[in-house]
Amino acid sequence: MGTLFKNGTIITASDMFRADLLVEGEIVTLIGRDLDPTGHTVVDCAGKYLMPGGIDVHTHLDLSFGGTYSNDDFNTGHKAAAFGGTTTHIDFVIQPPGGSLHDGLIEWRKKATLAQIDYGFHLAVRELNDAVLDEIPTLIDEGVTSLKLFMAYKNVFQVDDSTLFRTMRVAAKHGMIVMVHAENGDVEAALTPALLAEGKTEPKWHASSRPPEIEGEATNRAVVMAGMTGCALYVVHMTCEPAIAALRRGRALGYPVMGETCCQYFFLTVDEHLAAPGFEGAKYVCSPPIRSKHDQEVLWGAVKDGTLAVVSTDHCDFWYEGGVGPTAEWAAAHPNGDWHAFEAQDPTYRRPGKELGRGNFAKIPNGMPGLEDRMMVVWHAGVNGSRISPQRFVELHCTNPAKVFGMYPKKGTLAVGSDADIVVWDPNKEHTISAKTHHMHCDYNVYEGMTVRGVPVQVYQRGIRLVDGDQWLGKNGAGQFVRRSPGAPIL
Ligand code: DUC
Ligand code: ZN
Ligand code: ZN
Repeated sequence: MGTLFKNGTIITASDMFRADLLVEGEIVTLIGRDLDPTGHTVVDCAGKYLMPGGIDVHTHLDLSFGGTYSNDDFNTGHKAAAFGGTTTHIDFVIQPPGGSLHDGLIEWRKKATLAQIDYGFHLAVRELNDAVLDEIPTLIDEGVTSLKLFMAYKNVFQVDDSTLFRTMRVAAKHGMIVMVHAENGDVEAALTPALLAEGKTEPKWHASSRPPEIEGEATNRAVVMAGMTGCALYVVHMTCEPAIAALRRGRALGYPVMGETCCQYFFLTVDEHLAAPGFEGAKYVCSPPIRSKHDQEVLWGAVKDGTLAVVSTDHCDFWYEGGVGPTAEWAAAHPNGDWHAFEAQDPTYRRPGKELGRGNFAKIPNGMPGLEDRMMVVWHAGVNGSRISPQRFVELHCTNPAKVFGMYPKKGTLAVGSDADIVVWDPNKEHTISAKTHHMHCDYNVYEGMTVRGVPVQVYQRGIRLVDGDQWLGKNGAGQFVRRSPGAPIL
């Protein structure tokens, strides 16, 4: 006995057609017209779309960053993701200072014991030595085929050009993909103190400390190195015209380079959001920063013409009003902040958040929530707004992420033999986004008050129903690690 999704309209990256879809066990076993329902549980999908489960390849769950930890973990973040139609994500394991890549993996595997949806890992290289260079190809045996290097966050995550270049050479040899956070961290490190010294301390000055030029320059540097080494490059969270121009140039030269943007960069601007009165702008501080209306149009153009392959989130959420609770003494006595243990004892406590940067934009933890909202907001502005087709939407949010990161066709499509990760999408249902109703562990939502049309009404992972309307049916430990293959195509 299986589950028969009847009379829905299936959307894949290439097609949109009326059909029934049968799931037996964890996979799709049949797609066809008028399939016999005898013996199956029937899900009536008339008037609904069936899409592959969303894949967000850029998340930071439970990340130690900016003097605190990001709020959502593999429990709350997974539930929120699924409520938004995302059934698989790839999180960034960070190599611990002085440690190996495998040390990082061990740490992230512990976090993932809570998993409710499927997940994979990228590995962020921080310190490269001979041992780490040798370790890189062994990650493939662990199902990890992508590396990440930060060209920004000086004295925290930033690597130098030699590290990036040597990592690319090794990755190229083994069919692994290198991802970069492309901003020139040295220039940022010079701009920031100068702004603060001039009394420019409010959140909006964060954007001036990281102008588009430094994103464009770093993108070009990484693109050139990809051309020289033949390494597949994926530039994360691209935001602006100079960066897109650098990627376009590399692609025109035939270099193996790809890029993503994140949903917030289509919607938020410095003038309207980062420069909001008081400390409100802190909610929108992320790196690279949100940009201008002009850059938003450049991004839509790049999504339309294929320059950008993926839309993800860079989900990394922090309380707007954090550090709350009767626990100041406890926090003072625990400078390394074992927030998790403490929050387990006292759920009224909130770890520090954006308020860390009151009076100094450079101390505002970088990042924002988005994992739950991604598919709804981009569908609304992209498909309802006639900017992209439903098929292109599926390609950007499901299929390309699976292809680029070695999970296709197990993930990212609805085809016979694929995992039955299925979103039943109601294209006519409206929903007003709010922090009051979202499932992310965060006290604000960057799309607060936005009414979208087109929402997930049921979400399945490997044939198991996780979401039904407002109801959560998932459970901890049910999410599985997705082992990924090297040698993925350049899109
Ligand atoms: N940018 C952010 O805004 N947050 C997490 C890490 C990053 O690169
Ligand atoms: Zn980044
Ligand atoms: Zn990130």
